[in-house]
Amino acid sequence: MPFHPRPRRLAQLALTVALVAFLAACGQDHPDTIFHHRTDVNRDVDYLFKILIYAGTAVFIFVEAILVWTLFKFRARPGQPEPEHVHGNTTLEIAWTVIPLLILIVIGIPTVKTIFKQQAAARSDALQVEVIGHQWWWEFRYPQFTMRSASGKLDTVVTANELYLPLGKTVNFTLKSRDVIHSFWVPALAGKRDLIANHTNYLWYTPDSTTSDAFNGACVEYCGTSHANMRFKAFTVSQADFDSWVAHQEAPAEGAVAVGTPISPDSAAKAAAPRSPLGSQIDPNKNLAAGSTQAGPTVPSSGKAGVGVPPSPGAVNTQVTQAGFVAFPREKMPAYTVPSTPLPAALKFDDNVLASGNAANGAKLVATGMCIACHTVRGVPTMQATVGPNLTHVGSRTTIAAGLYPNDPRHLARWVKNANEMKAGVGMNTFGIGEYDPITKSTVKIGFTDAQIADIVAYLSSLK
Ligand code: HEC
Ligand SMILES: [Cu+2]
Repeated sequence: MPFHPRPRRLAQLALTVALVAFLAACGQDHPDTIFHHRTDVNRDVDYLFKILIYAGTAVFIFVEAILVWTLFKFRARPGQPEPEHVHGNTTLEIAWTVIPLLILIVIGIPTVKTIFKQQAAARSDALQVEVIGHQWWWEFRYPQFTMRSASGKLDTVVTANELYLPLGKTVNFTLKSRDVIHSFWVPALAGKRDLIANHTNYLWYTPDSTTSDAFNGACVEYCGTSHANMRFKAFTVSQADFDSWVAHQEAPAEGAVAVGTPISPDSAAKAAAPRSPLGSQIDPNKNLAAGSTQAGPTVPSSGKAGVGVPPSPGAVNTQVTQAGFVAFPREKMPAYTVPSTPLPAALKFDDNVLASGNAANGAKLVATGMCIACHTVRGVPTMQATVGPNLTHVGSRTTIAAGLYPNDPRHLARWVKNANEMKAGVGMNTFGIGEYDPITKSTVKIGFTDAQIADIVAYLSSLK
């Protein structure tokens, strides 16, 4: 049977396909698109994008119209003589050179202007945040906020995988890497930028919507096995909530002091000293690759009453929650920011054992166990390592493992039992006795029983 294309049927089909594609794109919620106007940078980018789209659409319609018009006007007719042959047309050639040139100028000027604006240094009063990429998690440091720890050491507010930003304030990110190249991106807030060892990159923007919100962030440069699991959350909150969050971060963890060595009156006095402006001159990244620098001027942190006052020796720290806001409320997190990674089926943990965890015992296990090789809990003298995330306030984070799992006892327990099973290639040992450790390629013999892990989880959860 000969094929008779039916233009009308084909056109109908094409229209239906186009319409379905269009509606499918409209019907969904796209929380991670860059077309949310929530920062100055995103709005600038959107403006450029619109110029391109409008100019491109105009050119497309113009060219296609001429093409279709030509097809009809000059189509072959029966008995038609051969058309005249022409070579060159100066007017046309000048026109099709000048018109694109004008279009490029229209696109080029605002583009170059925006590039210069965004590449310039951030305003000097910007909030400084250092972002340090690790395989496969994020370290966020706030060098403007320092405090003296019980041991007299100056510390900076450090957290992992959860970024807090005040609304209406420009934030200047200093981007560094501990290992390979990563790339930092919160699509709904602004453009992405690479984190490179031995080279510091900068990125700044101003979250300027008026309501606080939670956003997804991710690593967008392939960095190894768990690259896809290297996520984070960004929370934009009011300045007051941000101040309160910082105050909470500056205080030692609730419970941490009670389980650490008692504070001597001498170190307590040191701890009571107001936060020193000197703090911001101390390089918090001396372990990082040489040559890394700190962005922007050093700004002394504003002293806040109550913060830095040590608890009485041996007592559980109570001044911590003087401020109301310590973390973004979980119930206010939009569904798309709540992790839904399934638990590995093979990794079992009895809920009853978990419920019987004893935090004080867990504190001892953590402060004397292998955790000290990699983690910091401010206020616990043995725990000052920076290989893994800072655990000082881990209990108040909404997620663990770089945004992969919700932070609750069930996930924490399995994490401590067998982190490798929870997240491929992870740089943390397997601790559950009897679990297979892919790093040592053997079954764990020296580790923790489930009851001990339940204690550890009770402790970790208490580190609010
Ligand atoms: C060899 C170093 C190492 C040791 C030892 C270690 N960890 Fe970790 N830990 C890590 C690294 C690295 C991560 C980040 C993993 C990731 O998300 O990719 C991590 C993550 C964590 C997290 C999740 C934190 C967050 O905010 O995502 C918890 C909780 C944790 N470790 C607890 C412990 C406990 C408890 C111990 C001791 C029983 C311990 N770790 C021992 C390296 C270590
Ligand atoms: Cu990556």
